[in-house]
Amino acid sequence: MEDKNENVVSNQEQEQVKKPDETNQKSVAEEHPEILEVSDLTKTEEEMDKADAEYTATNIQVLEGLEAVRKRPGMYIGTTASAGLHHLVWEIIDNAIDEALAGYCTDVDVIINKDGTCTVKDNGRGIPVDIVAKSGLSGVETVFTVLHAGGKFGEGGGYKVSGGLHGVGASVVNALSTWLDVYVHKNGGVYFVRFENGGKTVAPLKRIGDCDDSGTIVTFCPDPTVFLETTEFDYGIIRDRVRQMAYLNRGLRMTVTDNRPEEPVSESFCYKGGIKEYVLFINEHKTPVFNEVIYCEGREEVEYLPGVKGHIYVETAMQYNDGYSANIFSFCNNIHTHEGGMHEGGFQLAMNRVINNYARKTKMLKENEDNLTYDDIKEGLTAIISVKHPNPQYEGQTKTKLGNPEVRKIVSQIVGEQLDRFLMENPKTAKLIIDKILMAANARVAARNARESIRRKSALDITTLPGKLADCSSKKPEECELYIVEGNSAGGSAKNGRNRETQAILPLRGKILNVEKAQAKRIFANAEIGNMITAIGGGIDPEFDVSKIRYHKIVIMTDADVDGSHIRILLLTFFYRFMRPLLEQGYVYIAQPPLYKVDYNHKSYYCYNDEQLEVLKKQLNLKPGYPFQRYKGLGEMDDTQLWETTMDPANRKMLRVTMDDAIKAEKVFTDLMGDDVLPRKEFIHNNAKFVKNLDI
Ligand code: TSJ
Repeated sequence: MEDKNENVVSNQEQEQVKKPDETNQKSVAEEHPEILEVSDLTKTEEEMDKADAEYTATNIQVLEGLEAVRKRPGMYIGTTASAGLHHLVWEIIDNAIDEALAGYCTDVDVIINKDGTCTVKDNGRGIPVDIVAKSGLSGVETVFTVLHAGGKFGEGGGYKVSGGLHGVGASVVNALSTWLDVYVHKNGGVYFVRFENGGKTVAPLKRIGDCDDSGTIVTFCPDPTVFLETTEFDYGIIRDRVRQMAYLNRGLRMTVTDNRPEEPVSESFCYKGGIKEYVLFINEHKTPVFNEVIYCEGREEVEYLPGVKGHIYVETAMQYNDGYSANIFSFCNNIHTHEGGMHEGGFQLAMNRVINNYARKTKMLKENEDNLTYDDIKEGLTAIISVKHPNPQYEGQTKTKLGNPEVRKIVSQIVGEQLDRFLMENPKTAKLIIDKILMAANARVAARNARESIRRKSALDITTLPGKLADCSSKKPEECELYIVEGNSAGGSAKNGRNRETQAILPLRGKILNVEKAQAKRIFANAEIGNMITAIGGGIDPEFDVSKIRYHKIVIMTDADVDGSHIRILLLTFFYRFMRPLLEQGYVYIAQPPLYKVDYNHKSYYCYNDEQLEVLKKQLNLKPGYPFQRYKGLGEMDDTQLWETTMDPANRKMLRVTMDDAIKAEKVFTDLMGDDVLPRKEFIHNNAKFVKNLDI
């Protein structure tokens, strides 16, 4: 999939980006005094003196700015937990990618160093080193010490896309680091500057040597007094993001290296096909309906601010698979727009228009028949929608919904025209697509009836709750917990051992249906699933209403064996497809029953993993061969034991299932549930991939 010798950054699209629009440059500077201009290389003595004097003054102002970041880091990076820590890396990477989008950089390397710090390196032009008129500082120092100055100067030098969600600026990274080193290779020289203690310049930028290449190298050490929870970078998180960036920016080579382990790890990603390959990657373990990926692209100039013009770039790639779920992922400026927005709206408009036109023109859809709906059109569709916008506006609860209204029409036009042409030129593929959609439409009618009966049931209250459910007496969802328990015998213990006020028990008999492989009609006819939907009380997709759910903790309690893992994954797949907000909002948990019990001196000790068992053996000074019980299933515990070890909020340990990256989750689910058996097997032995540890 990767192409090692690829160097496509100088493709036509990016060439065109390079040319600045002279007439518009002035108005940008006039309208936006915060955008700093880079002064000439040539300076008079007088100007230099003045600059020196200003240097001290600006430095003080600057530090006040960075001090604000240190006081309220959450305002700038959202959280100081692991996600915030990684935000620092994204910020630096984004700056290097901007250089690539401008057409000047082909390689970006991300390195986790042995000492736990992080280095990002590119082969771009190098951050400007000459003095910036507005700040009196070198370009490099300006970028790292003036809030929001990052890369905005030198407007016209390239296509700027940062300033979106991550665009808090490199200075924020500096403010939150104990030290940060910058090397710039430019104009034959190596320039260096170091900052310490949250962005204090150690000494002004200095030329320290010669070179014959160009680029920027930034290394930073996150401040442990800011990132109290952790300063440890997660290789997997960084690798996934770096790979995503490589997919979204075709031809850009991105390498990620972890030098912490004894044996360093390194992976390199470069995709000549960009998002076309991304779609193939997502469909990797699915069965596509046809081989080609339908690709549309284009750009349009817009006046995004009064008097300021810029280009909006649109790229979409799609392919159908034989599954029933839709996997449409949208991005603006390389940021995943979880909540969709105008680009997704435009895509939907185009799909509806073109598919229906084509189906009618070819008489596959008769005159007297209703239009095909988007719900049917998107069934089994994997699509990536990626736009680049010079002035994105984000809306929505998590600010991940693209709000720019002009984007809808542009996407609709570009996708509409090119999809239409694709269908005309590929009638065989077009027929496969329309047939698939017609089948979805027929199945939907059948499913509607099954669905209706479920909805009727779940709309009424307690009297129609499933007989197997032992409900709790409290009616406050905030304090209510639903335990979904594998097997009737464990269900019995859980019913007796629970706190009846807040804990409800729903035993599941055997295995539930694999919803990834079953049609909607069968899913809703399944008794176990019906019970679950009724008990939870929020209905099901597309009408799932998370505000109506009856429990704010839904706890999956299964045996610690392969069957238990399987049931757990089936349940998670079901929630993912039909009650996704449950996962998004963190209402789903996995109970952690103990694996071992050691009786010693009239007391019982429980261990939840092998490590704990070893520690306990040492603590109690147990001789080798001292007996202990290994639990094979929940059924081996009596009511009291189950309560004490697994259900008592005071003692239990549960895992909260998080779903911060829908793509990752979707991939995990299909890798598991799709046609390939191997990834499922692998996963079952290592199933904590998308489950994050949480002590409750
Ligand atoms: F975030 C950052 F500032 F720390 C950072 C910036 C980190 C890394 C790894 C790279 C970069 C970066 C910035 N790479 N390349 C650039 N390019 C510029 O800043 C640049 C260079 C030349 C011109 C010009 O107009 O001549 C303009 C710009 C913005």
